[in-house]
Amino acid sequence: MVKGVAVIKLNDYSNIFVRYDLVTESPYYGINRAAGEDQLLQKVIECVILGDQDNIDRIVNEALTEKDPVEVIYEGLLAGMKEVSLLWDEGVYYLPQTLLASDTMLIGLEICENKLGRPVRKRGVAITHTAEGDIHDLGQKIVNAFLRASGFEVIDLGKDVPMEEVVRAVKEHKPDILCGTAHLSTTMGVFRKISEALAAEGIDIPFACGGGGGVTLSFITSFDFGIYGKDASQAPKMAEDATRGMSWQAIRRKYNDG
Ligand code: B12
Repeated sequence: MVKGVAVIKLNDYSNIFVRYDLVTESPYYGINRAAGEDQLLQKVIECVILGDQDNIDRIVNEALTEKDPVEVIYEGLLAGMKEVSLLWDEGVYYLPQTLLASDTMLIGLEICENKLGRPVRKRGVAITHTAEGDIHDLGQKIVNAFLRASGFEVIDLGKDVPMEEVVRAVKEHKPDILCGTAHLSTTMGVFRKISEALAAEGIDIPFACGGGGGVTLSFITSFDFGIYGKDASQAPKMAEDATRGMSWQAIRRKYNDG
């Protein structure tokens, strides 16, 4: 033992993996963000904001004793995720909190859909992927979370996705929007190839891309369909525009011009 250095002996290890940042130190712990009149729905909202996967099952089931599943989805789960999106925009929440909240929301959604006996009608369909040869998928995961939180069906092709698979999935699922993420100078070029392959198939679709390195506004807008996404929270807004029939040119003008 080093002289003068106190040795702390831990007797109780039960809390060693507790996420204090989310549970006790969260600036929003105990504060009614998105406070509504309804206590049951408010609990669902807070459970999502805190990413409390241990209690979401109980709290959603409690809400379902009095509420309609669709109400719990929209006024509880999605309302909670809307707050999470704001916390992200405000720079309060980072990747772990956002993904935990999104996973919590998905657990609640499944419970509600089971009770409903059918999946809720989605606002539209988005395909997301991380470029062939690229495993930097954190941005894509946030994009997935925000799209799902806004009620879109996400077909998540994962990372390092061969370009042929992306084109095949677009042909098969006919999404409203295609999303791509890349970080390597050596992989981002595949976005242009995907755009050319889709055009060759006669497909016209908004292709929102983001990431790091050479994935810049000028690169993404240098090929047809490409719309540059600076932040994942733009993805549902772009998807919403696409479902309302806006062309990729108009979406590009809206987000990338000026
Ligand atoms: C984390 C990381 C890794 C992790 C990846 C873990 C994972 N699951 O993603 C690991 C350790 C595995 C890794 C591996 C490698 N990495 Co790395 N990595 C990084 C690092 C530090 C952060 C990237 C990141 O995740 N950022 C956070 C996410 C959330 O940001 P994002 O993806 O950009 O997403 C945001 C926006 O871009 C936007 N967005 C993204 N996609 C989309 C899509 C739409 C539709 C919209 C609207 C928005 C949007 O929204 C998000 C925010 O809201 C960067 C350095 C840096 N500071 O960027 C290097 C970096 C990207 N890596 C680099 C390299 C070289 C590698 C390796 C090749 C290293 C090696 N020699 O093995 C390997 C690559 C292996 C491979 N085949 O992909 C280089 C790339 C250089 C280049 N330009 O080519 C970088 C820049 C580091 C450097 N300075 O050299 N890496």
